[in-house]
Order: sequence, then structure tokens, then C-alpha cells
Amino acid sequence: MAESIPADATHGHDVHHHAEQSFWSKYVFSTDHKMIAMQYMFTGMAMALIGGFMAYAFRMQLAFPGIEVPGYGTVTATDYNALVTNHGTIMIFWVAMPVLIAAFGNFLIPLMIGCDDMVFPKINRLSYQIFLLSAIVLISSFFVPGGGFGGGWTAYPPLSAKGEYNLTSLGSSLWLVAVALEFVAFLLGGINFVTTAMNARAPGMKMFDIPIVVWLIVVASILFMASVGPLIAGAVMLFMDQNIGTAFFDPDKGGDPVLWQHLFWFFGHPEVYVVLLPAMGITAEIMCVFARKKMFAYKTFIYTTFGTGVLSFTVWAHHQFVAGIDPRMANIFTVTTLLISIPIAEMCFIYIATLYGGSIRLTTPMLWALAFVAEFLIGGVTGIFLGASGADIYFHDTYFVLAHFHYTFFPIAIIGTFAGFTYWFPKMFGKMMNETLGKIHFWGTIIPFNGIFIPLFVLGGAGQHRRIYNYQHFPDLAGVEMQDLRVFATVSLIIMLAFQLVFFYNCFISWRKKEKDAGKNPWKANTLEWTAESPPPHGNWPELPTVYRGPYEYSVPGREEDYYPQNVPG
Ligand SMILES: [Cu+2]
Repeated sequence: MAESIPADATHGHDVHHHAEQSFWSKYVFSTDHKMIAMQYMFTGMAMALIGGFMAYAFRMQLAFPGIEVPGYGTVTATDYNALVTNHGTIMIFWVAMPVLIAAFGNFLIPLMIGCDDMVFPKINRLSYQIFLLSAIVLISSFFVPGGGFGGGWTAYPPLSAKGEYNLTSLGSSLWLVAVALEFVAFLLGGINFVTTAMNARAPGMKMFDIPIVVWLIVVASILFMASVGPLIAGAVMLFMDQNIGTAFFDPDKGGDPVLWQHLFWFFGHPEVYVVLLPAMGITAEIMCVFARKKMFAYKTFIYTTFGTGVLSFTVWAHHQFVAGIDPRMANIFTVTTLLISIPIAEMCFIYIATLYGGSIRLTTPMLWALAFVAEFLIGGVTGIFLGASGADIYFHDTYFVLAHFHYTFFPIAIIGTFAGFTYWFPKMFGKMMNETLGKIHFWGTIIPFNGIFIPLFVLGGAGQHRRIYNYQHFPDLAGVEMQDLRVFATVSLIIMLAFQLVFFYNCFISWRKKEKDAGKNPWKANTLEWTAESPPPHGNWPELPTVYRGPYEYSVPGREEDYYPQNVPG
């Protein structure tokens, strides 16, 4: 067993431990990774409410064209464009990214590898402040003359470029600035996540002792940092096209609008994995704990993640099969796209093998984790239809794409978040959430979610195109009564949104409980965050933990009775 090392010898940990803190330094300008995690978490959740409200407004228009939408008013064509554009932008860049990478990365990395904070706490704080600024810029873009940007979340020129096609030139410029600022925030965050996980681990923790979710957040951060550069450059070019008369993307003056599509999707496809990997890591941690099993093939899972990450840079043009790219290139991108489904399928099999033979406890976090795999599989399998260039000529820009996309992103951004949040809530606040309310919220979300998007597969298969604000002249397509399906999807959405009140109520009453009933390790989990107090104080542990090679790969002295075998070779 390794000697324990005095905390302040390695981390200068006592410096900030006992200082009295004002409101501002504790809640607003904190450098504590847990407080920054909470700031990201609650900003992300607030943005999710805005994005969800937008979905409600435009789905009401689709189900009941021309209706006065309660709480919104009439949705005009311009409104509709701005609503769908910003719904997509918000849910991906201001919900999935801040919650999955930034909030969970910040909360978990130092606690799970056994250190007291990020290695660059001030950069960490700056990252959140820039992120908050980006959110403010985005929201302000809805209120400028011309309204919010309505050119689609992919911002293809010419609809996003200046001139007769772009009806919201100030809104679209602010949208671009907001997105670019948001990328800067996550570049700063990514530096911290990678360096902290690699350099600040507890004494005794080897590279292949790092918890799976930390590994996956690290890989996701690297993917983000490696893919976002071209898009930041593209955003600057598009901003110049809009505002100072350049013509990078204007074919009339020798530019090329497809260049934007390459820059966007070179980032846009890896971006899926940037948010997918943390969600998969969260799911993996939860499954191990509630199946009482080690992760099956832990190292294989990590190597597969590396492989997925590399492959994710080779598939982007599958979004451009109908943009006029050379059909021979389309063949190549079809092959790479089908290839990338192999490691993802393998990871799903690893989940199943981890569950196999376990003593499974169906707690609320476990239900979310299982639902993640089930629902994400539907998204993955339907992606294969779209990745095949021949089939995509038909499916491109139909509601089939929309349904596929939401079967990947909803499991990632919403199910993954609820899994992680309900699992780590006791650690975040020291109190258990109500299990009955948790399960009501789970089923009240999962069932209507499928009710929204299964009809959209049917609509897309019948040829209904996306980004049209009024389908009332197409009540039936291919002989099927389509309007009923649109109404069904909208009603399902309203039911799903209503059930989110159960979640917020559960959070509130659990947080308000007087008694801190969680203890250090309510789920009897192995990883290091469960050795700290709940919630962990500033600095996380009075003395930083040391791990040792025990009967299992690593463990902490005195906690052997909680252990299930973890990462045992063979
Ligand atoms: Cu893609």
C-alpha cells in the first residue's frame, strides 16, 4: 500500500480551504470546479427551457396552422424560421455542450481522479464567463430589428449571407458572434479537462485506472478542440461576407457556398461524438454500479473510443450527398459512415455484456441509462439509411432526417443528462431525490418522446420536407392522413414538456429537505468521488486520496466492503 501524501505538499490545497467567502466570490466569481459545474448545469437547463418553449411554439403551428399559440401568439413564416433555427442552435450549443461536457466534466474530473480542483481554475472561471456572454448575445439576437436568425442551425449560405436572401442580417451576425464566443469558451474548458485528467491524478492511479466517463470526456474535449478550428475560421469568413463585403461563399463573385458546408460539417459531425462520448461515459458508470459488475472490456471500450474519434473526422460529407459533390467522393463517405457504425455497435455490445449476469437494481438513474442505449440504437440504425448515398437522395431534408437526428441527440442531451444528474445529485447536494417522482418523470418523458418522433419517421418516409412552416395544403401524402400524425407529435411534445414539471418539483423538494440523507456513498459505487463528503467542501477532501493496487485494479483503504470487482484483467 502506498504511503499517503500530505495534500498540501502536492496541491497547495490549504491556501483556499478556510477562507471566508463573500456571496460574489462564492457564487459568481468562484474558481471552485463544483460551483462552475453548477453554473454550467443551471445555465444549460435554463437554455433548455427556452429551446423547449421554441419547439412548443413551432410544433403548435405545424399541428394547427395559423392558430394563436397560447403564450406565444401567431407564428409567422419569419418567426417559424427563427424558432426552428434557434431551437437547434440552443439545444446543441447551449444545452448539450454546457451540460454534458462542461458541467459533468467540471464536476466529475477532479472528484473522480482525486484532486482538489482543475489545474487552471482561473481559465475555468473565464470559460464560464465567456459562455454566459455568448448566451446573452444569442438571446439578444432575438430582439434586434429583423428578429433572430432564421437560416437554419447549419447556417448555409446564401440564406445566412448578406443580401436579398438573408432577412435578418443583424440577427444573423449576432448569432455568428454568439456561436464563435461559445466555441472559445469550450476551447478554454477543453484545455483544463485534458491537462487535469492527465496530470493531477491521485497517487497510484494509472492511465488505465481512470474512470471511463473521465476518459470519454477527455477524448470528447480533444475531438472538439481538433475539429472546431475550421468552423471558427468559417464563422469569421461568413461574418465578413455579411458585414464588410467579402465573397467567400458568394458564387456571383467567385465564392463557393459549398465551402461553408465543408467547414461546418468537418466540425459538425465530430460534434455529435463530442456530446455522445460523455453521455456514453455517464451511462457506463451507472450501469456498472447498478449491475454490480466491472465494466466489461474496459480497455477495449477506451481503444474503441479512440478509434471512433479518429473515424469521426472522415465522414462529414455524408451531409452533402445532394450538394453537388462528386459521386465518387460520395462513395468514399458512404463507406466511412458505415464503418463508424461498427465501433459504436461494439460499444453497445459492451454495455450489454456489462449488464449480463449482473444483479441489476432498476433505480431512476439506471432506468435513464438503459433508456439511453435503447433509444440511441434507433438513432444509430436509422443513420445507416442516411449514410448510404443512394438512399439519402430520397431521405435528404425530409422529416426522416429530423426523426433520426432527434433519436441521437435526445438520448445524448436529455436522457444522458437526466441519467447523470439523478445519479450524482446526492453527491452534488448531499440529499437523495425522490425515487417515485423520479420514475414518474422517467416514464412521462420516455413514452411521449417516442410519441413525438415515431410519427416523424412516417412523415419523412412519405416525403414530407423539413423547414416548411405550413403543411395545411398537404393533409395527406402518399394516401396517408398526415395531419393526424402532426397533431399526435405535437400533443406528445406538450405531454412531455408537462412532465418536466415533475422533475423540477422533485429537484426542489429534495434540495429543500432539512436532513442530508445521502451520506458519502449511497449507491455503493467504487469511484473516488464517493469517498468525499456529500456535497464535497471546497478542496474536496481534507486530505487528498491515494489509491492502491488491491484485489481489484484500484481501491481506497477502508472501503473494501463496498467493492464489486472492477477492471479485473481477464
Ligand atoms: Cu454526420
